[in-house]
Amino acid sequence: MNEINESNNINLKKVNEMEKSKRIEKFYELAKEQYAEAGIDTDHVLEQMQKVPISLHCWQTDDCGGMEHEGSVLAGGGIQATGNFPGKARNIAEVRMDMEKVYSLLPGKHRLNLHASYGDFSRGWVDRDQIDATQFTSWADWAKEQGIGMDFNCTLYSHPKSESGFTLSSLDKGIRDFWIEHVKRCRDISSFFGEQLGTRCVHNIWIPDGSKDVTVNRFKHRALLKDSLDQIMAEPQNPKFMADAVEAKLFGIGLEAFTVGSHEFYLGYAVDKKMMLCLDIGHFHPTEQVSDKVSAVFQYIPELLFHVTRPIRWDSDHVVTLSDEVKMLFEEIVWADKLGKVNVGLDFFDGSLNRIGAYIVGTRAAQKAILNALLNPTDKIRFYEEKQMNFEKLALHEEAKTKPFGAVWDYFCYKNGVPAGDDYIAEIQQYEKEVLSKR
Ligand code: RNT
Ligand code: ZN
Repeated sequence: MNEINESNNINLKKVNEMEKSKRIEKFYELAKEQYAEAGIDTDHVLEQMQKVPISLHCWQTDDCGGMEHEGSVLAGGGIQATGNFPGKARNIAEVRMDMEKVYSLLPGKHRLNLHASYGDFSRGWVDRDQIDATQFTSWADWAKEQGIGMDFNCTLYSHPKSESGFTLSSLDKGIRDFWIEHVKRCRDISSFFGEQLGTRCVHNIWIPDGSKDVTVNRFKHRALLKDSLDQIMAEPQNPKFMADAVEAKLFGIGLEAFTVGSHEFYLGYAVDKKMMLCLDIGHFHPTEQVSDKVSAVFQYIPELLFHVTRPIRWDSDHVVTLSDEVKMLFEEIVWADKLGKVNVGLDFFDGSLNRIGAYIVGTRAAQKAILNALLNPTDKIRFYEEKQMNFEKLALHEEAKTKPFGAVWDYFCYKNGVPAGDDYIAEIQQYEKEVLSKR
């Protein structure tokens, strides 16, 4: 009797799934017609979508703790994850297992953005000025198995040698040299990943340096940072294997008065050294529009890295949602015709919810923002704009907002063999029941 019930259930599920698939296809066909009327080829847009990888940050798996020591470590350096939701990854095997689950629920092929503090120390711990490919070979092997590319970050926080609040810009030469060595090694490790995986690895430098209160040595610290970076960058790397980026910031908790690596500092440095600038959309004044920086910075820097995140009142690193700012960011990128010149990374860490769910909501939101931008009738709007037909232009912007975007998104998921709509919720709940809750 039970067996009969079970096979009935399975049959019913299959029928439901077929119904759902048919509906997704039907809705897509209708949406395609509507977009075609506005001059947009949705099939072509989906082909473009397929080519935009998102670099998924490893640090949402464990609230930025890292794998150098057992047990949880507070991130430090002015960044802070809050929340105590069960199921945080406790070791590299769990980080990889969680990431595999995440990739299985995302449309398209993506990358992993690893922090140096997530090295594999199973063959013995070494300090950060001693790491090399040894601690990252198992990561390269895993990435090969998964068929994904890797990006990399030096880790200059959560370490006794960053406790003074200064690393590359420290007044203490010993401290500076330690971190210079670390970052140099991280650039080598990035090249190692690029060579091993056959896809260029972006190495991003973010440092926590700054102070809580009035600082008379601002100039001195910035001069020291510039000198340290010059020493780091003096070693050439093969651009086929790795590319450098620097990430600016406004302030951090406990570092409210002064941040050494500010926007102006790194903008100047990146232009000077012809390297990438990383724009983290949480690293500016809350009312500042990072989207507006795209067309300005691209005049001087040919390629950019983004940390897509969601600041609430401050750089709170909330899970990305399809917010106006994220939409505007990708619209600006598409309008400037620079989608091929951006590297899209994510940067959020929230310990108050299912962490796998956080990745899926956040990554899908970034992808939706890209899709939304590509589905804009940009050519037609541009035509109106150039003819100064301001009413027509505004009307098209407005109409674009209510086009059947969701039908195209669902079809994109369906075509990629991943759950469409909110169907991923059940899968994540099951993973929570079977895996996360047992940690
Ligand atoms: C910190 C920066 C940086 C970090 C990661 C963990 O404010 O945004 O990108 O979030 O390096
Ligand atoms: Zn960031």
